[in-house]
Amino acid sequence: MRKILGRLSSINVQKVVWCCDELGLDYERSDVGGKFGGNDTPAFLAKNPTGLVPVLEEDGFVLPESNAIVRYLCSRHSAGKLWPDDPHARAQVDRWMEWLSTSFVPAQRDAFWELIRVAPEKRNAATVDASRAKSEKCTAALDAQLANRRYVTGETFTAADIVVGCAVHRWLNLPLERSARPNLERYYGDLRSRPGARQVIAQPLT
Ligand SMILES: N[C@@H](CCC(=O)N[C@@H](CS)C(=O)NCC(=O)O)C(=O)O
Repeated sequence: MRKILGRLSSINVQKVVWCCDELGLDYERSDVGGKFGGNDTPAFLAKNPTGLVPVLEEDGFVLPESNAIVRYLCSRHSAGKLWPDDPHARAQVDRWMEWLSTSFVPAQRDAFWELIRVAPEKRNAATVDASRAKSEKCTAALDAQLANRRYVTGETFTAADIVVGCAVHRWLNLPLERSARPNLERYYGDLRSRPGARQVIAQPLT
């Protein structure tokens, strides 16, 4: 039995849902965190002392942290495809997962928060602008990376595309003006057509 604990509006939960769907794995997901609560109970904190979602449970094995979960699932269930066996290929996948968590998601966080979660009359335009400027640097880099590759690390889809794809979905659906990024838009179109991406792509920003 496989369970995902976490609300689908969370980008970190989306990574795990997309990963399971991509791999064709069965699971039950329960809404935890945000307006649903349930992540401050002793039972949840015993699974993840940080009180954050997602948490994966698989036959008694418990694992929090979205990127760690994606790496685990892909290494266990994709036979070297989404988490390559070759150390060099794997390091490139890992590198883009790190970039996602340490650069792109932090850059877009304030714009997401202000434009989606803050009431219009309380929004801080300067905060949005600063976040947009940082995000534009990230998308320029990603667009350049995608200029001569179908996916982030090459011609095959990997774990990096799941996590980067979740953030690209968020960025391209924020109600703000963006620079044209033709390679990024082509990439997003490609990701959108994947059956594994359906639940995440259908998820409005909330
Ligand atoms: N590094 C963690 C971050 C997890 C995280 O920040 N989760 C947020 C949702 S995106 C959360 O649990 N917030 C509290 C809540 O939803 O109640 C991961 O990648 O899993």
